[in-house]
Amino acid sequence: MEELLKSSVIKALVFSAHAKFGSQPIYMFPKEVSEEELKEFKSQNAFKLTLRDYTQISIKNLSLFISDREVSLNDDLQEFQYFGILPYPDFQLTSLTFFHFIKTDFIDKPVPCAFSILVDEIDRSFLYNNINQIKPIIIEFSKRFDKEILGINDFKSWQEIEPFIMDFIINLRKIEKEPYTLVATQRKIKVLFVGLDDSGKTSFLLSVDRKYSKLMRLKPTHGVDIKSINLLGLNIFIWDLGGQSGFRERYINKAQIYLYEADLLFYFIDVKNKDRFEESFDYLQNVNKKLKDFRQKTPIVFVLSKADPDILDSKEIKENIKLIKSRIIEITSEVEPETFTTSIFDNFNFSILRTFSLGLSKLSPNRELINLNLRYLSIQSGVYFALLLNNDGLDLADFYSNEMFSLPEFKPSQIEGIDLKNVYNIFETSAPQFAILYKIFAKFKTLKQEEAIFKMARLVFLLKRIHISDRLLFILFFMDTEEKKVKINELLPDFIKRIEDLILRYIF
Ligand SMILES: Nc1nc2c(ncn2[C@@H]2O[C@H](COP(=O)(O)OP(=O)(O)OP(=O)(O)O)[C@@H](O)[C@H]2O)c(=O)[nH]1
Ligand SMILES: [Mg+2]
Repeated sequence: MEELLKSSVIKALVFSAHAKFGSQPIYMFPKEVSEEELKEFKSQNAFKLTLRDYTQISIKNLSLFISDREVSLNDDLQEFQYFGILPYPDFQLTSLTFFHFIKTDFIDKPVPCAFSILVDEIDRSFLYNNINQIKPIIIEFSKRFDKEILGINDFKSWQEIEPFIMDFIINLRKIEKEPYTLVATQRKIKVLFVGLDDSGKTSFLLSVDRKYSKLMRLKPTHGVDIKSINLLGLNIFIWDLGGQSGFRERYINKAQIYLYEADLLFYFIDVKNKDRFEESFDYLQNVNKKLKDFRQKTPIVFVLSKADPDILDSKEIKENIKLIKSRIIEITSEVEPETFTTSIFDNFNFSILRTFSLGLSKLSPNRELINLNLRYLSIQSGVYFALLLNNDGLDLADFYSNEMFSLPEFKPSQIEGIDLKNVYNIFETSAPQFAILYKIFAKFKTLKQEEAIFKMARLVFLLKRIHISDRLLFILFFMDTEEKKVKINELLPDFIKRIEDLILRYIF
C-alpha cells in the first residue's frame, strides 16, 4: 500500500480528532515508525514520521479550530466546515486540511476533526493550484468516511478503515496525473482585468493605487498593461487587458497566453451603457468558454462599473443591474456570482477598495479560517465589529455582529439617510484611513505605541498594531465601552499565535 505514495507528491495523510484524550492523530498514513526506525529510514532517504510527529501536527491543526465556544449537537454541522493550507516548518511539510465536526455515540458533543493531506513544502503549489479540485473530493470522501470510522465505544481500528483510505489516495492520484495540475516551484499569481473598452478597468486600478491625478487624461489601454503589486510579501501580476475589439479577438485566439493559468479574473461591465450589454455578454461567454476548455476554475469577480452615487438609485440603473446579474447567471451557470457595483466618484473610493480587497481574498485558501479565529476573539471579548488589515489597508478578515444594530446610536432614526448596510462599508472604508493616520503619528513618537483609540460619542474604535513574523498588520475593533479592551489584550497573544501560519500562507 505504501507503494502508492512513492511516486506521488502526497507524502502523508493524517486524520486527527479532539476526542477523549485531547487532540491526537487517529489514522496515519504511512504508518508511524519508532524513533530508532526513523534514523534508519532517514539514512535511506525514505520519508517517515513518528507518532510524536503526527501528534505535533494534530495538535497544531486542531488548535486553529477548537475554541471555548462549543458547537452543540443540534447545530447543523455542515456550517462549520473549513479548509486551510498550513505549514509545518519542523518537517518541511505543508498540508491542505479539512476541518469539520463529527457526531459519535461515545462522546456527548460534536468532535472537532482535521483531515490533512501533506506534501513537501517545496511542492505546495500542487495544493494551491488544485485546491478547487481536491476540495470536493475530500468533502465527498468525508461524508462516507465519517460514518465508517465510528465503532460503538471508540474509533475503529486502522485495519477496518484501510480500504477507504486506499480509495481516497487512488482518487487523489488521478488528479495528480492530469496534465494541468502543475507543481511549480515559483508560483506567480496572475490576476486579469477584462471587459469592453471604456468599461473602467484602468480607472479602477488607478483608484486602487490612489493615483487620482492620472485619471484625468486616461487613454484607452493599448493591448495588455501588466503591473505588479505586493501583497503579504507575494508579487501579484495584474494584467489590464485593453478592451477594444481587435485586442479582444487576440485574447480569445491566443487564450493560452492571456487567459491560461489565471488565478482570478475581474470582469467589467459599464452599468450605464445598455447598448453594449450584449456585446459584453458575448465577450464574457467567449472568455468563460476558454477558461472551461483549460479546465481552470478561475474565480470571476463581476465589477458593475460606473454606478455613480447620483444615479445608483435610479430606476433605469437598478433595472440594468438586475438584467446584468440574471445574464451572468445564465452565462456562467453560477448560482451566486460575485457582483459588486463600483464608482470612481464615491467617497474615499470605498466601492473600489472593497471590491478589490474581497476579490483578492478569493486567492486565499486561509481566509475562512482566519475569519473563524477573528470571530472567536470578537465574541469572547464582546466587540461588535473587527477588521484585520494588512499594511496597505487591504481587508484580510472581518467579523460583524448583528448586535451592533441594537445600539441606540445605530437605530435607523438616528442615521436617517444612510442605508444600514452602508454602515458596514463605512467601517471598512475608514479602517485603512485610521491605520494610515496611526502610522503617521506613531512615527513621531519615541515610545512606540501598539494601539490607538478613537471615540465618537459613546462609540469606541480601537486600532491595534500587531506583528506577524516580519509583517505589520492592523486590527480595528469597534465596541461600546473602552473596558472591553482589557479582554482583547488578554486574548490577543493567543489569537496572533493561532493565525500566524495562516497569514504566512495566506496566498502562497
Ligand atoms: N462616471 C464614471 N466614469 C468612469 C468611471 N470609471 C471610469 N470612468 C470613465 O470611463 C472612461 C473609460 O475608462 P477606462 O478606465 O479608460 O476604461 P478601460 O476599461 O480601461 O478601457 P480600455 O482601456 O479601452 O479597455 C474614462 O473616461 C473614465 O473617466 C466611473 O466609475 N464613473
Ligand atoms: Mg484601460
